[in-house]
Amino acid sequence: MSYLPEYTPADVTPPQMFLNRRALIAGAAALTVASPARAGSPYSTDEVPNTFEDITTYNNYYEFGYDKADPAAYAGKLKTDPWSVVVDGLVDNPGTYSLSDLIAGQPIEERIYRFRCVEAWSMIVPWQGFQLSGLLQKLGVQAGAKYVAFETIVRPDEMPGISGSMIDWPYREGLRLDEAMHPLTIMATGLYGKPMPNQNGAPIRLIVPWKYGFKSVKAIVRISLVAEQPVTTWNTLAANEYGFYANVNPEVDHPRWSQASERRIGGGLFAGRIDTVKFNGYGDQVASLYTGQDLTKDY
Ligand SMILES: Nc1nc2c(c(=O)[nH]1)N[C@H]1C(S)=C(S)[C@@H](COP(=O)(O)O)O[C@H]1N2
Ligand SMILES: [Mo]
Repeated sequence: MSYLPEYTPADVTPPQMFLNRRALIAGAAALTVASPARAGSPYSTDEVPNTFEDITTYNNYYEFGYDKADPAAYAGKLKTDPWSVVVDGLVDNPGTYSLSDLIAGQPIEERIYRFRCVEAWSMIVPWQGFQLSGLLQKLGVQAGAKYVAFETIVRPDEMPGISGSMIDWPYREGLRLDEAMHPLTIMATGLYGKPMPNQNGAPIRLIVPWKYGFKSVKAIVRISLVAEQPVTTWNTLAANEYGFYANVNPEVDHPRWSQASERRIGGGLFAGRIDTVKFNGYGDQVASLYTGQDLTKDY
């Protein structure tokens, strides 16, 4: 395994952050009072988003390399226009869609979500996107479809991490159909009101906020409605470390590190470790999807 966890137990809050914290909290409180109330999605968190810089310079995107800085350095080369997406499998309207045809009619809205990587770091991200459920309705899911599978583009000439990696490209992910239809599950096309930066998965990626970040596949070029649980990249590489479900769960540790807490990226108010919450805090909305399942087995 070449997979190196970003988090190590030695990773602790720098002392100056503790010293600054009180002043920062006071400043943030003043800011909250000063800013007018803004109508947002009921699905959004009211936690303060990470900076654009945090979100776009600390990335996982192995097609561009293993280092957190590699996607920002190299993903600019990926040509994201024109873009097409193949839709196939158990669907009424299969075909190769241009991106604009694919997303036509889907209402784009802001969703501010917690984002929790399996490596035990997290961020708050203001995505723009639309519910995957709306797209699936438009595509016409046929009886017998039980899962949705996704694939990322493979362009070795534009993606320096493709060669010399042990991943069997394309990067693949999948969801059970009820997870895919859940209103929290979005296809994201932007963040911070801007088109999706390449390093974050332009032009279109999945976001499933109650699952570990590796489920949120980037630069999607294929969506397949299938009957059987699809093969997925990290599960294939190490099934005992990365389950198909990958629901955020502080009660199930990764074999090589604890999942009980996480390091919130960014300084100031968020510096330091916070407790990880089951389903990344979205349990009220999604726990019922897993009634009757043993999540220590279906991890
Ligand atoms: N195609 C592709 N999608 C991917 C990955 C990747 O390496 N390749 N990394 C995943 C992981 S492990 C995480 S944590 C998130 C990171 O998303 P971000 O860079 O926007 O924070 O993307 C996920 N989607
Ligand atoms: Mo991740």
